[in-house]
Amino acid sequence: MAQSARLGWMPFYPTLAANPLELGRRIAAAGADPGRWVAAELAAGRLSFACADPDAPENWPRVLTVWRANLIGSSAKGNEYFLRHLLGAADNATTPPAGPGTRPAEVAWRDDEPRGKLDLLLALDFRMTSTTLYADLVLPAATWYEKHDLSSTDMHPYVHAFSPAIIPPWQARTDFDIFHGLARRLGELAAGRLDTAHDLVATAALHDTPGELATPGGRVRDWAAGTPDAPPPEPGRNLPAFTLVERDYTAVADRLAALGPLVEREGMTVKGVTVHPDAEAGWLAARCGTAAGGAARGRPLLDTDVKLCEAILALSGTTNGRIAAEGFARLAERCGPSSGLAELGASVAERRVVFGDTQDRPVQVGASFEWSGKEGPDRRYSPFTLNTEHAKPWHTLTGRQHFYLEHDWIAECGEQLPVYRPPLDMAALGEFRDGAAAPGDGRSVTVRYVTPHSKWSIHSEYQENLLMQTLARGGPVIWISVPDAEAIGVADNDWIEAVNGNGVVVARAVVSHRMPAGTVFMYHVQERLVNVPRSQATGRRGGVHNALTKLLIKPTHLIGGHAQLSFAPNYYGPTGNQRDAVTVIRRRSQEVSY
Ligand SMILES: Nc1nc2c(c(=O)[nH]1)N[C@H]1C(S)=C(S)[C@@H](COP(=O)(O)OP(=O)(O)OC[C@H]3O[C@@H](n4cnc5c(=O)[nH]c(N)nc54)[C@H](O)[C@@H]3O)O[C@H]1N2
Ligand SMILES: Nc1nc2c(c(=O)[nH]1)N[C@H]1C(S)=C(S)[C@@H](COP(=O)(O)OP(=O)(O)OC[C@H]3O[C@@H](n4cnc5c(=O)[nH]c(N)nc54)[C@H](O)[C@@H]3O)O[C@H]1N2
Ligand SMILES: [Mo]
Repeated sequence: MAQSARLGWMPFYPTLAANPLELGRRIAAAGADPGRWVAAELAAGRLSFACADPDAPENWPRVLTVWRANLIGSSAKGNEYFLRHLLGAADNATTPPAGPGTRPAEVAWRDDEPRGKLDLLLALDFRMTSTTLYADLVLPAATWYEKHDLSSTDMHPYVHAFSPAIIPPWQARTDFDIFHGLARRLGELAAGRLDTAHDLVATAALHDTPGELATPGGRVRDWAAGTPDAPPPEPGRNLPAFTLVERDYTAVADRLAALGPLVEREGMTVKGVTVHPDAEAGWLAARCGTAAGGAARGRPLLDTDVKLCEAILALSGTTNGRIAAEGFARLAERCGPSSGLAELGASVAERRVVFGDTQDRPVQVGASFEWSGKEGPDRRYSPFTLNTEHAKPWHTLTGRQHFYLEHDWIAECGEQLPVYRPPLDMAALGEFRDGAAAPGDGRSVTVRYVTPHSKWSIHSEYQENLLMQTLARGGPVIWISVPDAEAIGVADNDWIEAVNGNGVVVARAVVSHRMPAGTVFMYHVQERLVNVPRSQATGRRGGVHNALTKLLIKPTHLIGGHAQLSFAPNYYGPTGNQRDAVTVIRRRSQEVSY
């Protein structure tokens, strides 16, 4: 990760081991080019990357805002480590710190492991969740029936509106109001403190930008290799690109509530295609009004949720055919007239969806250069049809589908061609705890621990209402095979404990012929605030499904700056693999306490 971040392959925040506003102040004062200035400081050893020393207090994350996620209950793989290191809460993890032989060579090792890095955990939600339980501040959010919003997913070809049936009750506010309120107050507090500052922003080599040609031949050129022939750090080549952004912190709220001038000045770029929404900016000014004063004076106002929805629909090619046609015209210039892309653009040019349309009924989206699938009233979404039906090159090094990957890291792992990789040996990786602490009659099974998505909830949502609780068992369950259950004397609905070095889960057993021997399921996500008893092994509350997992990042997923192996937010980057997890399961005392 350290090498990937310092070569500009993947983003990492904080990026440098120094305050970006302080660095920005010095660069602005020197009138220097930000990239060259950073490269010179790094080469001289006066500056370093934060990921080279993540446990140094100046590199800790301090403020975390969780919005529309349930980090501590749902998504945080390695939950107990989040509790320990990020929050400083009690945890059940017992894996000892890495021994001297297994510590990272290029990352500073600190024996005083940090506990409680965060100063502030802020959560916005309308439910009590495993995250709000730990949050310092909870801002009650309006639900889908109390606000205007848009919903669209890549799973269906429709965009539809949320519309309020009632106004938010009690202290609840819409997410829109909460963030605008925070921005307004931040601006007030910024006066005389942050005022206007220069922020040094690091950008990884992004997919569909010149950055994806940063690594010719896949040869890794590490400026920090420490060898005499190591190349110098070069921004945008083997270092992130650096930009100085002037930020008027007193004007944050004004700017949040208006369409900024960059959409006209720079255009909007998606997948390497730039369109110019001048007409849309004019339309939004007429439709939404313009700011009469303040930092956004004269700009189209986006100061209500409805206006923001209008802006989204106006600026997306999927709901504004003029944008789609402009993008397809640009693509046609590259792919040639025989691609038929200009004609495809012309066929959708007159489609236009405004917010009111989505309130009447879900509206189908149109074909757009922003996606790889071709939309039409007569066909369902399927990815990559623009490539297969319109001769659009694939976004790969060769422009074709190809299976051979040339990259030093890929070669080092022997994965230039698709290969089978067996599960990791988690015992060898130290993921077991001393059995003495475990409860029960001494009998145990060691099984694969799989956490698929639940059939009875969407992540942590919906499971705790009375109807769903009545359909299920009203608390955490682990599905286990008949032979595994027999081996430890467990009958259906008995309480069991699942223990490994990462943590503990206390649950009822669902003994089922549908489970193969040697594998158990704990469906993602059963919250720690619904009927979770204390663990017999530790005396503390048993954890959530992610108490037994931890993040394992596959190194090759950290490669960037190389054609299709280039970072794109929410599209290409490392994922949190947890499917090799293993746990020891025992029957525990059937008396549980909370
Ligand atoms: N072990 C293991 N871990 C996993 C997975 C796994 O399979 N196994 N799956 C992973 C995957 S694929 C995902 S997507 C993540 C999901 O992880 P998360 O996204 O963290 O989980 P959710 O439970 O969906 O959290 C969404 C929260 O947002 C709230 N919410 C919903 N709508 C609104 C709104 O309009 N405003 C506000 N303020 N709040 C709202 C809900 O009440 C809910 O608490 O988990 C990941 N973690
Ligand atoms: N009801 C419901 N629907 C949902 C969601 C939800 O929470 N609830 N979440 C939505 C979201 S955000 C997502 S990402 C998707 C996830 O949907 P899926 O990708 O279908 O996710 P999972 O259910 O986690 O895993 C699918 C299957 O993979 C198997 N599996 C586990 N390890 C391996 C392995 O090593 N190799 C192979 N070949 N198979 C393995 C598991 O046994 C499981 O049956 O679902 C979406 N739909
Ligand atoms: Mo997901």
